Amino acid sequence: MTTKSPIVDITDVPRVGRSSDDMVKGMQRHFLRTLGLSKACISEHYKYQALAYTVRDRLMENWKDTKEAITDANGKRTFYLSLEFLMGRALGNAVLNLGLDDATTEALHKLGLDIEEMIDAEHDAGLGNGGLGRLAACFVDSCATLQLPVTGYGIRYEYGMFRQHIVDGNQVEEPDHWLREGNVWELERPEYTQRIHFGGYTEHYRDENNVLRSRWTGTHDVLAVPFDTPIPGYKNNTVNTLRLWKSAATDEFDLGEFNSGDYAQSVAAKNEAEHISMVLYPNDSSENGKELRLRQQYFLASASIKDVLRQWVEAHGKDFSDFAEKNCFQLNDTHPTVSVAELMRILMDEYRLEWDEAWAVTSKTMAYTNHTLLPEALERWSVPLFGRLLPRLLDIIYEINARFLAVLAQKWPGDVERQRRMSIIEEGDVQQVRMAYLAIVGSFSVNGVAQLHSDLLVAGLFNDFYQLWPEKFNNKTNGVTQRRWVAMCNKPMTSLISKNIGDSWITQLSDLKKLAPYAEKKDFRKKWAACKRENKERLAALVLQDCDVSFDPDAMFDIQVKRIHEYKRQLLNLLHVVHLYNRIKRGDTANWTNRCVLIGGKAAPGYYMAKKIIKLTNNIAEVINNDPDVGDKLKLVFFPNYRVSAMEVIAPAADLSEQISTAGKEASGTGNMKFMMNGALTIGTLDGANIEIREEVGEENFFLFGLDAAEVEATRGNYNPNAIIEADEDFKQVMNLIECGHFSQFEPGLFDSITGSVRCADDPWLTAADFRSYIDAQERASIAFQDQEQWQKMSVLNTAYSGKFSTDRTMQDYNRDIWKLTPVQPKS
Ligand code: 26Q
Repeated sequence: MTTKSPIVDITDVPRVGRSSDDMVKGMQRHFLRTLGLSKACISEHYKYQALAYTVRDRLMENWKDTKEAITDANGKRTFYLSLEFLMGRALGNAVLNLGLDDATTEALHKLGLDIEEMIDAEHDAGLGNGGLGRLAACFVDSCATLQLPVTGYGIRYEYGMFRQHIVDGNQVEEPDHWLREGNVWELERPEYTQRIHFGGYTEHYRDENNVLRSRWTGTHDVLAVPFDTPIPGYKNNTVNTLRLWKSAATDEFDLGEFNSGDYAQSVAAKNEAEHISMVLYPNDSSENGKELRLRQQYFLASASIKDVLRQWVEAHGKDFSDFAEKNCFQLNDTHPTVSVAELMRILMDEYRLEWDEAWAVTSKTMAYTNHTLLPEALERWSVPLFGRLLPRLLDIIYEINARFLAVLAQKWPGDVERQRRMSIIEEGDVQQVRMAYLAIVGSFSVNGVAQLHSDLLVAGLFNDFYQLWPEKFNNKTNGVTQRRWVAMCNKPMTSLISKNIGDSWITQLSDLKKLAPYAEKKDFRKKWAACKRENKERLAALVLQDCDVSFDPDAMFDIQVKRIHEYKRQLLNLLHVVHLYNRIKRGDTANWTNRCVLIGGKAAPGYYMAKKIIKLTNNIAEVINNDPDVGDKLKLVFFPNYRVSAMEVIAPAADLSEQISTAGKEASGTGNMKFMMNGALTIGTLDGANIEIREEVGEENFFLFGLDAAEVEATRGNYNPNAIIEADEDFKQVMNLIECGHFSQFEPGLFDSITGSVRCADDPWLTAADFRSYIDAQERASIAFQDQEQWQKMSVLNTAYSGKFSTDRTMQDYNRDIWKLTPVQPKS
């Protein structure tokens, strides 16, 4: 297979130098030879590209060495399957992880270029909606740093998460053609193209040994072409791979149609193939049942599994007896769960394993992570749609289900109600495939993403399965990578921290606890406050530029950035802002703390209430920011187009982090962790990872409010929000201001749906129930902020005790309990 040629013998190729002069030369060479540019065509983006290619050169050999080391080690590997990888920008991260910070700064200085401008010229890779997609990105960063042989598999969407514009206070979506100016970081690998089947039917036949077999035939095929992106570890010579699939039409498919004379049909068919990887669904919390989405899911699953099997067969032949000891697929939510059936199909139909053999391999290879407790977000696919698109896979799912129901009948004889509840196929008007159940049945591990979330899963949603297989269920509390979320985005604090306790925290975040004693030192606190202030000035400049509102860095920066969703309760935040405004208007401003409130996040395009909340935010902001009585006491902005690169400016500048979801609804949250690491204090409910954040930092350094998850459930059914509003004079006035049209002067009734939801006895998010408790916690935060010495102390402690929330820890937990990989050190 491998041809030996001097071209692969690179022992005489000098390794590329890392001094600033080497980088200067590299940039000049790329400017001239890679980009083909002259003086006339200099632009920020070309300068960025020249630097990016220069940095990329420094990744390439390590990338090759890592691949070879992983192959040579011949150990177990994990494949992280995810419909989303929200990578953001790559340049700053690569520079940091390669240890090229100083050389790059110097080189750019010599060339008279500004690093900030070049970093800003890179387009975010926004191939994800929010938490789940960004988590995948943090995971691959940590795996590379821990030298774990983990490959990410995803889709190379042509259009990522939409760009959000605000027009007249409303969200307007614009397509994000992120590849328009090219992508320096990806390498196309056409030689690993896979063929993916759709449609057709199942055929039964007898093989040459007269054994009855099945095959999928009459299919319409699509090609999956891989594009690889390097994932550098932190200063360790490891470069792992993120492999993203692009769909393409097959040639003979075109020809077939062409020969039959229908040219237009052949072009249309080509389009259909190319549509699969065209766009990311911007929908993060409710299933949508769209055929194209199911195509995307199967496209990723099939291409990735085939790619892994290709590598397996190359190395081990067609013996799968220890495949499960050497391979693990981690499913990022149910989105890639059709993988369970696809692996079964290939093992049986193509490699001729018996059902039991194939099932033993599959069910010991798959592991599933759940990211939601909202029942409406659990994925289900209509059986007719599934059968039309993936008939052979549906056969297999039915067989998995039949065998599973037999296990249930054995364990709980006669309990047909339980069988109905647990069946992978939901009965009803139209039968549905329950993807979470398929994932649980097909996996050896099922985990939630924070302790509360995992506990609630086994107590509620998945309780039947927990009774059957308690050993499958476990918790893996989320994290974030401190490389991007502190070391790269918060340079002032990074150097202050490292000057005092060293820089081991960059790979051992728990070492930040050494900062705790510094919270007691006045001169350290002064420097800490100066860092925070510098970061706040940077954010203020961005807010001025993007929102045309001036934030005073002396005020408290009170921030809520995340997808807009009712359960996340941006509305509760707004009720507090209106309450503050009302206090100013009625002259109740004794002991006042000035606040700048920033809310940002995207609404799913079809989510009516979320879009209304954006409009309400903008309308309230318009009134507050233009009222001379208010002045610097209070500002409110809706920050447009919240994304990874925006968070890199926002998180370091936050004083107060809003984590105010209805308890029991936010699986974990990860923004909460980014804020904590950057020294923000949290105002939050006992939800998701907030609970663990509060445990780590101590209750005295956290502003807690609201019902807990058990109280939330107990409240349902006897909830009377109108009585709560009536009994609370502040609340009454806030509701009245919104309802009387004070924030919608020319459009009375504009926000009736919102106020109506607060007043509704069935409000699932219990906004009114937590109003008073929230207002009081906000008042405690305001008072605390006035004692800056004490506030800075608490801020330092938040950073100091954030060690648990590194994805390095999360990945070690996955590896210890689920993957069991041995780290691989490439030759250096
Ligand atoms: C499903 C079907 C069709 C189209 C889209 C989707 C879809 C896409 C994305 C459904 C859900 C998502 C994303 C969910 C998500 O981001 N969940 C968040 O995951 C984080 C990481 O674990 C948690 O911290 C958050 O609590 C959780 O909300």
